[in-house]
Amino acid sequence: VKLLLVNPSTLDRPYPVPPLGVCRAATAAESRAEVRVYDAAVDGGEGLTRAVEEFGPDVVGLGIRNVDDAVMGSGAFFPEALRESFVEPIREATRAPLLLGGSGYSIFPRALLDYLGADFGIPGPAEGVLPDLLETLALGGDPAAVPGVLVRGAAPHRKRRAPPTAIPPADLWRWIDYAPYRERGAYPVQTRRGCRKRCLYCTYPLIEGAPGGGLDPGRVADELERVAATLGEVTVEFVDSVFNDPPGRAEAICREIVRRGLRPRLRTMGINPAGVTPELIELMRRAGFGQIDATPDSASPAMLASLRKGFSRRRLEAAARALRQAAMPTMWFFLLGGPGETRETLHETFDFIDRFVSPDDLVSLSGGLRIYPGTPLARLAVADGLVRPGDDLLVPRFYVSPRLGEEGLQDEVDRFLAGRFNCLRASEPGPSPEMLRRAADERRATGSSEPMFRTLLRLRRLGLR
Ligand code: B12
Repeated sequence: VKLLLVNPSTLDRPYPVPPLGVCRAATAAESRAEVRVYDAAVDGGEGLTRAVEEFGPDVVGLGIRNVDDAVMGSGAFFPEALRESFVEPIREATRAPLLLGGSGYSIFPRALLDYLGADFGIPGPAEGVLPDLLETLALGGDPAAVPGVLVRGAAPHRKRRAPPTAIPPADLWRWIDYAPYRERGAYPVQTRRGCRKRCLYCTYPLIEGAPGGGLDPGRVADELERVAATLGEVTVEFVDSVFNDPPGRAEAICREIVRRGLRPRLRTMGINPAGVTPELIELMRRAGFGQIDATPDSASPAMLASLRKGFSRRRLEAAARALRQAAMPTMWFFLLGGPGETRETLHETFDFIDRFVSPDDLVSLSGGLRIYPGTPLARLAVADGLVRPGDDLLVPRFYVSPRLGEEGLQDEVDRFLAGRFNCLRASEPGPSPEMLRRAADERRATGSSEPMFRTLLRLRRLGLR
């Protein structure tokens, strides 16, 4: 069987993201199929038809990572372009069945099958299910009989197949050209699948399934060595839901990196403030982290409880103090307007930013929570009358606390942002090409190795955009 996997994403904000999921699916499939990956980030999608015609696949798999950008008011809805620029050309070039998968797909398995008119889909991890599907197709069997495969128009299986616990390294370079990601992107490494947290709005438990044990630190370090040996100096990003969970895991990985004397450039967005200690920050710095993303969502005690974050304001303050004492550059992310948000709770978060966040650090404020099906937030949104029962939520809907309203939220955020140069809205357009160029020039001239966001913030303070 010949399987062509397609990464349709050319999104380059906040930076281009290599198609880790698609490459992992390719690795999972190669024992049962001849596999090729077409990555639209390389040529903007121009070579798609040629790639299909030349390879002559028996199955085409489309990896859907992003459905939208989860930003209220942006109007982004990617399935439309996906249908026009990928599904239609693929259908014209081949009669092979079209398979869907990916993290975005896994949130809307039924709705996206219908919207795109695809033949079948695999919600969740491809490992395990995809080889079974390929074997069945090779034997001329019925895909609807394969556990974990969803067929358009057919009833879903009761059982979902549990993925194998051992995760083989993706070795992206075997499948794609890394060039489009080298400058601004980061090489993704997943050390552990699943999440033990149950935040009110979050899809990760739906996408990744039950938490696994994860790779042992030696395997993680092996992967970093292999990446460096193959690609040279690239930034590596851990894409785990929460890198520092369970407690002690991140520390052990960092220690192994230090012990081997590796010198990687590392980042991760998955740091839970609850587990931030001076020891963890020191270990992360020694392992190669030049900055940390902190994602508390709120600093209001009531909102931390409402969003089910699992840590207290006091714990958050301790984490912020530790970050500042260690002078670790930090990007802070807040999600405002959740259930129960009022002017008072917003001010608790703003007060935290003023008192605990360094003015050299970046604060990103998101207003409105993207409502995803199957989450507790979706049930609340129905109860609050914000969403019709039965809405599949594929077209983005956002939750804003009825006690505040969208306008009230925008007003408060506007007022807070005025004069605070290090704070911005998540919906703000990214830095212009000129600003990026100017930042790069400045860094070259001064030999500065500070995080890029700090250089950009300084230019922003000078009035550049
Ligand atoms: C890490 C991460 C990031 C990092 C990426 C860093 C990096 N260097 O890669 C950063 C912070 C940069 C980021 C940015 C964004 N992200 Co993000 N991100 C994630 C996260 C947590 C993990 C993704 C990942 O790498 N997983 C590991 C891989 C191995 O798993 P996977 O991709 O799911 O692949 C498996 C399966 O899906 C399946 N599979 C994958 N492809 C295929 C294909 C076929 C044919 C088949 C059968 C199966 C299959 O098999 C794979 C192996 O098991 C997910 C949430 C999540 N838990 O999945 C959100 C997620 C993908 N992100 C999301 C969003 C919205 C964004 C942004 C648009 C946010 C923004 N406004 O900036 C940007 C877009 C960036 C871009 N250019 O594309 C959303 C997408 C949903 C949506 N609303 O569309 C998600 C799902 C989070 C959420 N809200 O639920 N993200």
